[in-house]
Formats: sequence, structure tokens, C-alpha cells
Amino acid sequence: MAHQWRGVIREYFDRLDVDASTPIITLGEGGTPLIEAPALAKLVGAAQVYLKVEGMNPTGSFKDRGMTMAVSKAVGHGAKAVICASTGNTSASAAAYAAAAGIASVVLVPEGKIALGKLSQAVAHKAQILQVQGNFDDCLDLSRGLADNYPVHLVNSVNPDRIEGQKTAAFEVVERLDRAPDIHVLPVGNAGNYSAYFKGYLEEFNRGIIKTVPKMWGFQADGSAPFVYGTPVKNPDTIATAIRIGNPASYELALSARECSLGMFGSVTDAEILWMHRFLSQEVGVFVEPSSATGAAGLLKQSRAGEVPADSVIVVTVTGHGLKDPMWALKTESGEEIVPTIVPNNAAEVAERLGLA
Ligand code: AN7
Repeated sequence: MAHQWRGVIREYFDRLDVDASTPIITLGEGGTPLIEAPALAKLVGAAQVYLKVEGMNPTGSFKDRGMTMAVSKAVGHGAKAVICASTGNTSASAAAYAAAAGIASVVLVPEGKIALGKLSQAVAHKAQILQVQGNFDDCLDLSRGLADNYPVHLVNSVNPDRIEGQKTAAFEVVERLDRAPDIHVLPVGNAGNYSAYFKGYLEEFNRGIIKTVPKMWGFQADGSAPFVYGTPVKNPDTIATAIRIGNPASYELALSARECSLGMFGSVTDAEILWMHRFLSQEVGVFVEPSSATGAAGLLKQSRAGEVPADSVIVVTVTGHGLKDPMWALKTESGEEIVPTIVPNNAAEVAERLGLA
């Protein structure tokens, strides 16, 4: 039989904190495409730019890599329920993996601030969903308190199993390129993913597989940029709801990753995020959710500042699928709604409308 990708735990069994007694709860996550994006390379003036397309994971975001680990370990410890705070994607993933494991899931989300696709996933997978009158940071405080005091297992990225699973994306990049990129770019919220990639690259470096680690470049939205301001943001605000996070859970881990990799953090405006969201759909052919365009938007800003060396090989992680939050594609740059033209069922008129006649 042809080989099918077996999910990150089986594919990287020896490099994760698991053993033969760990039950493996998988939906076949990981093994996502690393695609070359010449239009983006040209735009930013780099030799090569690749996108690591994490929207191709089973629930449409990178969260599945960490969730297979977190839920497997939770089940191994006898958990009957998992809990998380989420801006949307973590809840979709937790709900799906809990369903696969046959256990319950509870998700706390900021009221009115998660994208419809993500909410529908949590509902579809039968999570108990509570909309909290507060932001993500409040939801995380609540989840931690509940997991400390009640029989529910926390699967946010403060749980190290999540970071372990997510580091596998860096392994895949190295396998595909046969080297480390010069720069690895990604959007940053809690900075769990930023920290996880660096951990993955560092492990590859320590095994002697790569000779250098990439500079880690992380980008936030201007209204929600604690890494840039150097202090938590009380009322984070951005249209990129996935990264609307003011008090990042992996703050210290990410600061050390930046330092060790000679990397940086920056921020971009919502308008820059939406411009790049459109560019990736229209010129590269990859439809991502707005938050996922934040890394590439930051890379462009760095390029305009003269900070992107022309000979560099760059990987940009695009974290979530465009169908998660599709409404942004249906608006013009100035915010007007796009409605496709209606035509009669008549070839001559259709040809005329298409400018073919
Ligand atoms: C598409 O789902 O925090 O810096 O609760 O959904 O590791 O937090 C999502 C984060 C980037 C930021 N892109 O990653 C959640 C959540 C997308 C995301 C991030 C998120 P981290």
C-alpha cells in the first residue's frame, strides 16, 4: 500500500516526549506543503521565499501539531476533559482532537471576537463553548484557574506538550530545504509558535543536521504588539483577531529565542495586514486568514527598510486557512462589499460582461 503521512507523533516519535504507552490521538496533522512563492520573493527582494502552508492541517491551522501531543498526553494521564482559552484556532483544534479521543472539551473565547469559521468548528465538534466578557488574556487566566482547581486538563500553549508538537514544523522545513533558512518569519500572538520553531531548529542544530539557525522574525499587529512595546497591552485591538493578545503566554521563551537567533520583533498596521492578505491570494495563490498574513506583511516592511539581504532564503509560516475568516476577501481595499455581477442565462450577454465580445 502507498505510504500515507501518519501524523506528527508517529513521524517524529523518537524526537518527542512520548513512549510506547502513550495513546496516539491523531487526525493526520503535519506534513504540510512548503511552497515556493516567487512573487513574494520578488516583492521583498530575496533570493527565495517559501511559504509553510499550515492551513493544510486537518482543522485548518498549525494548532493541530501541538494539539495531537497535548490531547494524547492528556488521555494518557486519564483526563476526561480538556479546557483552553482561544482566539479561535486553538478551540477548533482542541474540540476536534477531543472528539477523536472521545473526551469532552471546554473552550473559553472572547465575546464576539472570534471568526465565524472557527466558532462553527468548535460547535461542530461538540465543545462546550463559553463566550467570556473579556479578551483572550482574561480567558487564559480563567482557564488556568479552572484547570488548577477542577478535573479539566489545560491544552493552551503554556502546556509544554503543545510547543513540543509544534516544533515538528521546523523539522519539516529542514528536511525539505536540506538546510536552515536564513530567516524564518511568522505572526506572533502568544509566541508559542515562534518559540516552538526555534526549539525545533535548535534541536536540528544540536544534532548536526544544520550549520546555522535562522534569524527568527516575529510580527504582531500595531494595536496588539507587546513584544514591540516591551510591556503587556491592556486592551489589544486589531482586525487580526487570532493574534489579538496583549499578554503573551510564552513571553520569556520567545525573548530568549529572539536573542539566541539574532532575530527581531516588529509590528504592522491592520491596513498592511489586509494588503498582504490580498497579495497572497491574488499573486501567490494561497488564501490565508488575515492574521496569517502578518508575517509576510512584516517581511515587506523590513524589506522597505533595507533589512532583507538579496541573497537570503526565507521561510514564512502562514498559520491558518483563509476559509476560517472568509469575509475579508469579500471587501474591497476601501471596505466596500464585493458582490459578483448577476447576468441572465445567455451566452452573448455573458461574453459581453466578460469583455470577450
Ligand atoms: C492563525 O487560537 O492564540 O504566537 O487561541 O490562530 O503561537 O499564539 C491563535 C494564535 C498566529 C499566533 N496565526 O500564534 C488561539 C491563538 C493564527 C493563530 C497565531 C494564532 P502564537
